[in-house]
Amino acid sequence: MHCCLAFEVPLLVYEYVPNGTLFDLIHQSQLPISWNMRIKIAADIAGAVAYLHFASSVPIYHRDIKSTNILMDEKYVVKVSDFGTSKFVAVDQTHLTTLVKGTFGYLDPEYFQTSQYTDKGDVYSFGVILVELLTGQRAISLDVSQERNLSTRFLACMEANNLDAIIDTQVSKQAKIEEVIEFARLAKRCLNITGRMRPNMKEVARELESLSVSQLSANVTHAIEEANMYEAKSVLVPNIDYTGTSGDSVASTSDAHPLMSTKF
Ligand SMILES: *[C@@H]1O[C@H](CO)[C@@H](O)[C@H](O)[C@H]1NC(C)=O
Ligand SMILES: *[C@@H]1O[C@H](CO)[C@@H](O)[C@H](O)[C@H]1NC(C)=O
Ligand SMILES: CC(=O)N[C@H]1CO[C@H](CO)[C@@H](O)[C@@H]1O
Repeated sequence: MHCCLAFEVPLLVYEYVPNGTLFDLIHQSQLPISWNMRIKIAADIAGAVAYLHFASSVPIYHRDIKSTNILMDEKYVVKVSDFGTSKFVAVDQTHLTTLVKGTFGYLDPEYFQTSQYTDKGDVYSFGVILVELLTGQRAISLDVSQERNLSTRFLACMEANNLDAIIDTQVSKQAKIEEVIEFARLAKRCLNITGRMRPNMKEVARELESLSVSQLSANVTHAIEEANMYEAKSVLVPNIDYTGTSGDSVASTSDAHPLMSTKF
């Protein structure tokens, strides 16, 4: 990851090489995404977000994780972008009380109620991305005749033991059922209504990494494709400059983004 730690404030190196977003790849591209690739992409995003939360001396919560903020390059290397709403968090401060920001469909319901943002808000949003990867469906359905929140529909299927009803046919064709279940269970844990009950991003990244590795070793036919993908590393791409101060409290990026994005 290209991220330099200068003093207390991480300086994220600007590198802008997008080749569409994860949203485009899942919802707008004609190319089917293989199950391998979905797991790899999920593991990469989780690694990048875990890095934000844990690797720097000042934790950073992204606060607007969604598939349109995940940039892909031509090798499907993931770049987590748009730190417009993110916050540096002082080391001893794990709760932030602010106006509710984020994007519907990805917004942690607990945060929506309490206005207290913790790292688990990012975990929730990431859980929605996992469900997008699993189902090939949008976070908010365009079809108004059904429950529009993907997370709600997904959890209902999990509850009814009816995952088949919602997973992408491409996934059911390629994936082993145990892998799908493991992936889905992880998504479900990320979407737990109670933030405290969700795994942290480091745990999520570790589980996806091990799913990715076990899948890799089991699947020799995709060895070459995978080898290519593993060459490159994920990087973090802010779309704004950070001039945050290393003060003892939250350094906010004042010139940043709309309070409530309504883009899906
Ligand atoms: C579903 O989405 C709407 C609009 O984004 C939101 O207000 C509502 O709380 C969500 N419902 C659930 C159960 O997540
Ligand atoms: C949330 O997580 C706890 C602990 O794992 C679990 O007991 C509970 O059933 C979960 N809630 C939901 C709605 O999944
Ligand atoms: C998703 C996306 O935009 N993919 C493009 C990435 O770049 C290659 C080569 O320029 C295009 O062919 C893809 O369509």
